[in-house]
Amino acid sequence: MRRDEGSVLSYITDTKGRVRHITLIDPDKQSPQTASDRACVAVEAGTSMIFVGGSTDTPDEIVHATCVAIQEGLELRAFAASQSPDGDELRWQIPVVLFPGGSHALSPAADAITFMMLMNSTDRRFLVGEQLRGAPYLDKFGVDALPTGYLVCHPGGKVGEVGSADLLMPNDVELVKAYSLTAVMFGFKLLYLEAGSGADNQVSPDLIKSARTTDGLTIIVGGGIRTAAQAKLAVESGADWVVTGTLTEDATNLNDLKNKIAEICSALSE
Ligand code: 1GP
Repeated sequence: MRRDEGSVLSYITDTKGRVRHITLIDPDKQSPQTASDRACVAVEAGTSMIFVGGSTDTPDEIVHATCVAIQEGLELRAFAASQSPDGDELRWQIPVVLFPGGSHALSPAADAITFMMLMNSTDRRFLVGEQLRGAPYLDKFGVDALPTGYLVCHPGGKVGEVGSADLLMPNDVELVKAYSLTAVMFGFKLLYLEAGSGADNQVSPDLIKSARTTDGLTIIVGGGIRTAAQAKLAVESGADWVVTGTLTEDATNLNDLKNKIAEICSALSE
């Protein structure tokens, strides 16, 4: 957590010209302890934020246990760093943010939530319905809601199907421009361009460039990014944050994970 340094929203939007990396951890895909170990290794390799979520049907208890384990892991590392002359305590004080598939996947142990409108969904549930159900819990938990426009782009994967997305095609540059203007007019601060978890193709650079021309949005790009070259392409097109998820699940062990994330993170700062 980094509350003492200001809100999670300002941590995300105050980019200082850097592009940063998010590790997405799907609580459905490993035990809470493994999730915590993976998150800590990711931070060591250069990740600046942890997202928890992804699957559409993970129960609250699993999401919560995963958030608690990750927070404890990061706190222990922050404490260890504070005790060492060369330790960088701040590096470990990063937000753990819910990236929910719906109103069921919430936890008071998170620092914030991407409170999203799936803007190109044709289903009211993903435009406002799930949000309506989740809002009273978030209010009670005191978890910061990050106003986020979420756009699912081709190929879209499972989130495209489940979210009934009218997928943005690689040449829909005018449409993505209109969506990004709409996002600003709604007061959204973040715009997440998503190709779908495990996608064969990342979000089209043209779509990212088009969204980038709208002022006032911090742009998050994810889906199908596994290599440094793909991350670089997203950066050159205008992403402020690059998300990887499947890469973490596919890593053969923690050392492999560390190397893969370090490669992506170094491509972001080139
Ligand atoms: C999915 O954008 C994220 O919501 C990450 O996608 O799993 O393909 O990295 P990957």
